[in-house]
Amino acid sequence: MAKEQCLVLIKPDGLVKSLTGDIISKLSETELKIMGAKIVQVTKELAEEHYQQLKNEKFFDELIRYIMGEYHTKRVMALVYEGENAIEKVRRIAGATNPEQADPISIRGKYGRITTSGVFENVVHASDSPASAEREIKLWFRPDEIVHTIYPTEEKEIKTPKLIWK
Ligand code: DAT
Ligand code: MG
Repeated sequence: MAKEQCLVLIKPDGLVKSLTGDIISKLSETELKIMGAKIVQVTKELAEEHYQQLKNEKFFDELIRYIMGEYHTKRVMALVYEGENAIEKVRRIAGATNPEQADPISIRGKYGRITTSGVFENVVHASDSPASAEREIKLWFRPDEIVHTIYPTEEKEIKTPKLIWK
């Protein structure tokens, strides 16, 4: 089995409940390597692009609000995991999409809930295939934010104002 990558997001409910440590500890059982990690304030554009495949679902607007942090805190932790069978290993520990159906010792089974308005607050996201991992990692990370360049890169001169320390 070849090396695989998986994008993991610790969603705003995970951050507000102080679960980042627990989740990262639990994921360390996979013995996968973390190749990138950061805290992100999710814009509407990023949220909609991330969940583009679900845009026709009736829960889409609520899902966008949830991932943007409108119900918890406007922070998401994004991580890139790498190793053999990364997607399957991470998704097994994450548990089923519906937190009420998830294995009780999985992350979603332990910490997830369904709100009265039907939002699956399921604490984590994990890519579901190598193709979606590639799409999602490229969406959430720049090449220089990952310790090695997983996907092909090119150099380009871009002149844009940059925020620096004063
Ligand atoms: P997963 O996150 O397990 O890959 P998915 O990609 O099908 O599941 O859906 C993305 C997110 O959308 C999921 O984490 C929670 C939300 N979601 C999916 N199905 C839902 C439903 N029937 N009702 C409410 N939210 C749902
Ligand atoms: Mg998915």
